[in-house]
Formats: sequence, structure tokens, C-alpha cells
Amino acid sequence: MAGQDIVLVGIPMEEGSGRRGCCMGPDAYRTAGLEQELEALGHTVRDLGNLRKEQVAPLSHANGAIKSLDAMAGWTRAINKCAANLARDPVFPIFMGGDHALAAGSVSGLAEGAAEAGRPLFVLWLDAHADFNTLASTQSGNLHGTPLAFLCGLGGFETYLGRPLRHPLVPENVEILGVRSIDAPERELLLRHGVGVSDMRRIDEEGIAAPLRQFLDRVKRHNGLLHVSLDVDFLDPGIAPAVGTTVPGGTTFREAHLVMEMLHDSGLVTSLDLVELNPFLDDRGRTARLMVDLVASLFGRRVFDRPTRSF
Ligand code: EXY
Ligand code: MN
Ligand code: MN
Ligand code: MN
Repeated sequence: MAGQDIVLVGIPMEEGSGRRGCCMGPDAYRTAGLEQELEALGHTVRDLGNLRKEQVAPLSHANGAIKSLDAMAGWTRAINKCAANLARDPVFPIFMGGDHALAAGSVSGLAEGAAEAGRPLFVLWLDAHADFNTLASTQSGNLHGTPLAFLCGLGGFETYLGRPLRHPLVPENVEILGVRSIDAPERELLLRHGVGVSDMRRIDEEGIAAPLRQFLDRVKRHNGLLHVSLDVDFLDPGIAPAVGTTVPGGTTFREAHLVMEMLHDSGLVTSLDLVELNPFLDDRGRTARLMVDLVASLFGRRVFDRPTRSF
């Protein structure tokens, strides 16, 4: 992963989260020095600025709980096009959110690029939640709880792109890591579709490296592209307070860095979402800075570089 061409895309989407504040995420990453940290590691960085959502005609759904379906559709369509274009270039896109609903656009666009390249797209979903509700099953109506179900090709999401999803993910090629809050309908759907799930219980028992290593081996065996979708609430709220959906018992500072370090060493990661940062809830920028440090680990920052020696 040395000397990569990284492209930053700001996505100030917050309508999926049901509260205000995630729209400030992209600027918080800029303020926390994301571009400069990546450049210091020897990468080139181009910041494309912030995307805007498309305007769509008002949409409705039988589930009256659903919030902001029009905004969701407008964002998904704009992000999908941007991601599909970036996937055709030899660049590493980082989608700076914005709430997690943005992944409906980023991953669906990247999947189009992967299909054109004839390679399977794998997704590592680092999250306290599964984000596997459908429009019919969501009780909160917050659409950031739905992108992974949409991306795996579950039905009823035609409004998102205004057309069918061209390249749904193979659910076995998805691994949700760090999860500790799953709604009852999500549980049933995850099992039925065979999505990979490693919950905090498994991490407690086996350590975080074991499930990650297994997943990375699979990606490698299949010559896959690997997208990482990093939700701030993957982290324990004690170290990352700036998120609207905190769940106790999240990953520690070291577990999260180890994940990023292993991902870096694998050389497999080709794109990244940074989602759910709500700077309005932060404590003097500490969550934004932690997220930037995690990205730095993903791009090769390490504590100690032992020179390769032979005895
Ligand atoms: N499963 C819950 C819901 O659907 O409302 C919580 C979803 C939270 C989603 C956050 C972004 O990860
Ligand atoms: Mn620069
Ligand atoms: Mn999420
Ligand atoms: Mn989450």
C-alpha cells in the first residue's frame, strides 16, 4: 500500500441518522488533518470537496415510520455515480461521511467498478450494528439502519437508485465485525442470507485478529477487492463519544488499531467509508482525531519499523 493515490470525497449526509450533526463530519476530518497525515505517510491525496445530493420527486412508502426517503434516494444516486466513476480509476477512494446510509451509494458504485474489472467485491463492515433492516422491517425509520440489506440485494429498495441494483454483494463476502446490537428482524434476515457476522462475544473469546484473519484469507483466495466501511460506533463510546448511536462494550483503542494494521499488512483494501462521526457530540475533537489515527494505521503508520535483517 505504499505511495497510493488517495481521493477524499466529502459526503455531508445526515438524513439517514434521524438527528443533526453528521453533515459536519467531512470538515471535522479535514480539521483533524486527514490529508496531511496521509501525505506524511508518502501517499498523494486529492480532496474533491463535498458532494451534493440529487433532487428527486417526493417518495412515499407503506411503512409510515420511514424518515427522509427522498433525501436517501437523492444521496444514494449522487454517491453511486461518483463511486462508480472513481472505481474505474487507479485511485483509493475515501468517502468521508456523513451517516452510514451513504454506503448504499458508495458500495453500490464500487460494486459496478468491481464487476467491470471481473473481480468480486468483499466488504468488511466495522459496526456496533448490522444495518440490515429493510424498508418494511425498520422500526426506527432511520435509514442508516438499512444500507447493508440494500447492498446484499434484498427486495423493496427500488426507490434508492430509482432502478434495480446491478451488482448486489454476495452475502458470504460480507463480514460484520464488532456487532453488539441487532434488531430481531435483522437477525432473521442475516441468518437467512448467510451474511458473515463476528459479534463482540466472539471477539471477547477469540480476540479480534482471528475472525479478521479468516476473512482476509478468503478475500485473498478469491482475488477480491476489499471495501472497509468504518462506523464510529464500532469503537467503544468511552474512546469515541461523537456518535449518535453509542452501544457499550465496543472495541478498544488497541483492537481497532490492530484491525487497521492487519488490513494494511494484507495489502487488500481498495476503498474506505468513514461514517457516523457527529462532531456536534465530540469532546474537543478527540473522536475525529482517533478516526484520523485509525486511517493512518490503515495506510501504514506503525509504532516500530524493524529493519529487515538477515543473520
Ligand atoms: N438497528 C437500529 C435501527 O435500525 O434503527 C439501529 C441502527 C443504527 C445504525 C447505525 C449506523 O450504524
Ligand atoms: Mn495536499
Ligand atoms: Mn452503521
Ligand atoms: Mn452503527
